Amino acid sequence: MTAPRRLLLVNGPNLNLLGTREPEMYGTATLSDVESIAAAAAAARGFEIRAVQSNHEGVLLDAIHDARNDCAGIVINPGGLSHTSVVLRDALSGVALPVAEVHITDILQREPFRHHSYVADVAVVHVVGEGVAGYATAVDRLIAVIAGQAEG
Ligand code: CA2
Repeated sequence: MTAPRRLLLVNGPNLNLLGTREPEMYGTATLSDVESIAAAAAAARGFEIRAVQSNHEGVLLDAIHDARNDCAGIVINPGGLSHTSVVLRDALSGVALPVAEVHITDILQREPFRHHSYVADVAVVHVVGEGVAGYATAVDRLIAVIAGQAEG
C-alpha cells in the first residue's frame, strides 16, 4: 500500500497561548501561524498536515493513536509534557510512526528541568531553538526520513 502523504502535527499544553503571552520567550506568531508554517512546508513536498493542539493529555494520546490509520509521521511539540510524560512517550513509540520533536526554544539552554525529554529517544528528528520556523525544519527533515524509508 502507498504510504499516506499526511503528517499529524501535535502541539501540547499551553501552546494555544502562542502569540498572546511571553513574546520574549516564544515570539509573536500564533498557534494558527505555526499550523500554517507547517502546512506550507508540507505542501511544498506534496504532503498535508492534520493539526491538533490540546491541554489534555488523553486528547493528544487519542490523536496519536488515530494517526496509525492515515498518517506517515508525526511532528510534535509536546510542550511541558516533554519533561514529564512517560505515557506520551509510550503512545509515540506504540504507533511506530517516525516522529519529529520540535521545541521553539533551546531547551538545553534553559532551566535544568527542561534538559531531559522523554520523547527525545523515540524521535528520529530533533529541532530546538529555531523559533516557530523550526516547525518547517521539522516537517522537511521528517519528510526526508519518510522518503528514505520508502526507497529503502
Ligand atoms: O520551547 C518549546 O517549544 C517548549 O516545548 C515550550 C513549552 C515548555 O514547557 C518546554 O520546556 C519548551 C511551553 C509551552 C508554553 O507556551 C506558551 C506560549 C505563550 C505563552 C505562554 C506559554
